Amino acid sequence: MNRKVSLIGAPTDIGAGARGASMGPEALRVANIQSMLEAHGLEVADRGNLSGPANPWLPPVDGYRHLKEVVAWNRAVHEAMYAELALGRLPILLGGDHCLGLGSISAVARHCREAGKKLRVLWLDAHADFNTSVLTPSGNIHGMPVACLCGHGPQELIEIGGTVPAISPKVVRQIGIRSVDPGEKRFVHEMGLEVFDMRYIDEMGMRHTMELALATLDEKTHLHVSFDVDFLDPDIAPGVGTTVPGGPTYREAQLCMEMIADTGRLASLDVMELNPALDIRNKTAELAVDLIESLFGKSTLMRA
Ligand SMILES: [Mn+2]
Repeated sequence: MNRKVSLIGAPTDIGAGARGASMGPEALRVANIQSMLEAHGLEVADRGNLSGPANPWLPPVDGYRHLKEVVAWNRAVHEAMYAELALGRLPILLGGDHCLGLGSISAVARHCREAGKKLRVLWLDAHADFNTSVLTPSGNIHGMPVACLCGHGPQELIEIGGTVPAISPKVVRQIGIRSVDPGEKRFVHEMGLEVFDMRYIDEMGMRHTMELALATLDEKTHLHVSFDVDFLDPDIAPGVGTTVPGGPTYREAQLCMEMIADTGRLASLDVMELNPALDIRNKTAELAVDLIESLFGKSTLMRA
């Protein structure tokens, strides 16, 4: 795995329905994300925070809230992620709400096209984030990034990576899903998105789920993980704006991260939707850092 890591803060809640994810990057720094990574022998550069428009907190227009500002933030994220990949580094986006997954993953996809790599995206989330302006009940764009990446969304958003669609639904594996809007459900099915929902994890277990989600990776594969902190059960991770009960337990989440680490293919990461305004003494940020530690190879014992 790439040992050179860059941290990029994106302090905004521009696509969210609750305010506060704008404080996520600082909470992850307070939870010592940098020194944790350094303790594992990684070289870490904290690039500081990106800047962008303030959140005007307005109602939706034509099915979208804050579209102009969402575009501006995603452009900034795209350029920053792309620049780190071009330097041969492993970028970690510290969100910020999950609408920024569009800027991040479009940059990763652009890098993969240019470098001749195969892309695999693991989307760890309680939600499919596959809404459109027609299907969405809220207009909050953090519920739309996967649809936008697959070419379904407003032109100025979907074209940020220069190629439309930025990715094929075939490269995505969604894990932990347990809240999908009715129209969104049909659209996920139509587009053939591969979803391991909580029922699947309940029935088959996290081990089997991850074996399938990580199948067919090879040395040419760039593995991107988009980790929405609401993936986790709210009992252990209360600090997010859109909690949904019945998520992975601490042990299931650890196994998920450890099995990703075992592939040795992790090449970029988003840590999204952490909301310190809703957290309890930063415990959700500390949990996120703990899980990221496993994602970067911490294990209890020596394993062959
Ligand atoms: Mn999400």
